[in-house]
Amino acid sequence: MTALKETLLKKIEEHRPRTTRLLKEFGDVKVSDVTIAQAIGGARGVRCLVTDISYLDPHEGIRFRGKTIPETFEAMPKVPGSEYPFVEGFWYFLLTSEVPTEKQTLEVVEDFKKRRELPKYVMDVLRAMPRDTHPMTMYSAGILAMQRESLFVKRYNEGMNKMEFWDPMYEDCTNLLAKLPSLGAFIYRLKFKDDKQIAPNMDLDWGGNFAHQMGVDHPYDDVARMYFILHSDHESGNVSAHTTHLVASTLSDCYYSLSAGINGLAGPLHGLANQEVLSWTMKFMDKLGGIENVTKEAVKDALWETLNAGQVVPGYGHAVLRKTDPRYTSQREFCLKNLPDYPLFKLISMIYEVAPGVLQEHGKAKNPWPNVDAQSGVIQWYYGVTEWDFYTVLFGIGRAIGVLANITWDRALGYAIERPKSVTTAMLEEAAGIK
Ligand code: CMX
Repeated sequence: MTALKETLLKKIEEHRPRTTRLLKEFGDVKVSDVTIAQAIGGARGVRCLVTDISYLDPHEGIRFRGKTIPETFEAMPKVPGSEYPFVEGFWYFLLTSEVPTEKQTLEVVEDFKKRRELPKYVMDVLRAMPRDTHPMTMYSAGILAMQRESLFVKRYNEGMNKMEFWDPMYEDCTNLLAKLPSLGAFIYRLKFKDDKQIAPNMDLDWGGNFAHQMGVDHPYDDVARMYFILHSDHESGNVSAHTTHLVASTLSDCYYSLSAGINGLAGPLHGLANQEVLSWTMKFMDKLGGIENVTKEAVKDALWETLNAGQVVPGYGHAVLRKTDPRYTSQREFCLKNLPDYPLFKLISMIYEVAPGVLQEHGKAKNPWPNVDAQSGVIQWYYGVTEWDFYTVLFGIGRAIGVLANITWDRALGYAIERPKSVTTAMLEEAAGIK
């Protein structure tokens, strides 16, 4: 057994009695009330999910296993010659809450390499799809196509004790995660590089090999590592995490579950917003006849035009956050260090200066500050990945790290099938005393 799996089992065994005790002895203790606005309005703020892998504070932003983003980057073992950590070590950390040693990290790196190869039939499935299919559709289909590989299903059909569910779930999740960078890069080169594919390099780590298979030089490997870690987890209520968890709660395997979560990520109010930010910015620049003609006044007018047309400003606002997203800040710091004079970065910064004021004046959005998606596209653009409809696939590769760690723990702790209760409009009217 690897050090990761051994530590995970130890952590699971230590954790189980806590969940059991809470359920058995304190099951009736209230953690949330539900208002009519919450029932109609997307269950915003209703506390009815449990995860220990990350927590999102409205003002501070995300913490992974108790660590802020800078603390996480600081603590994890770094790839030699690189400023960012091994994503494999971060996977170890999310699963176990322990910062791995270099040796433990390298063991995961080697384990991932063994599981990396993308089955040929997945490539055949993707090649059979029309080339104008959206990359997110291909990504979701590629994941789903691999469902036949599931060890969880095999073991379940043989008759498996529920205390063992976590084991094949962990194996499935690791097998799938190891393949995702190759799947993403395959889709990129299939759609945008005439299907001229680059073979994986077995000397490289997960993030480094992604950059290699994309065909983009250093420091894109570091961009990839940073990006994947930043996008990994955002507690459990966001649509991609919640959907993955929901589907897995039926004991569907991780292929079905992640594919479903990715379909949720593909919506413009969620992950697709990073594509929308770039397309919004480019349309606006084209209209002005070039970046040199952009002024704060012009940005303000464009924002109002969008709002007056009844549309959302992509990359701004959040269901939980009430301050600038630290994932935005982290990427902004990367830009300030690596591309401070890049015109598109300057424009994105100008939007950051103007948009919060406009959104406040508009008076609807509870959070006028930028989220992660407002800043990610410009980095990709700078390094030559300008095909913005690919950007959400990048998000989807990163998001897999968090949601797959979560569903492994879901099975370890025996979380129940999800089944919230619905009511009718008449019942709400009755509760409101108007009927
Ligand atoms: N531009 C214009 N209006 C906005 C807005 C924005 N960026 N953000 C919120 N609003 C509006 C909402 O549409 C809503 O309007 P109605 O009352 O007419 O329905 C009102 O403000 C209140 O919404 P809210 O409570 O502040 O925000 P929600 O929790 O309902 O939604 C989110 C959160 C992210 C969907 C929303 O802020 C939004 O649409 N943002 C733009 C899209 C985006 O960037 N999404 C990416 C989020 C991060 C991610 O998941 O990747």
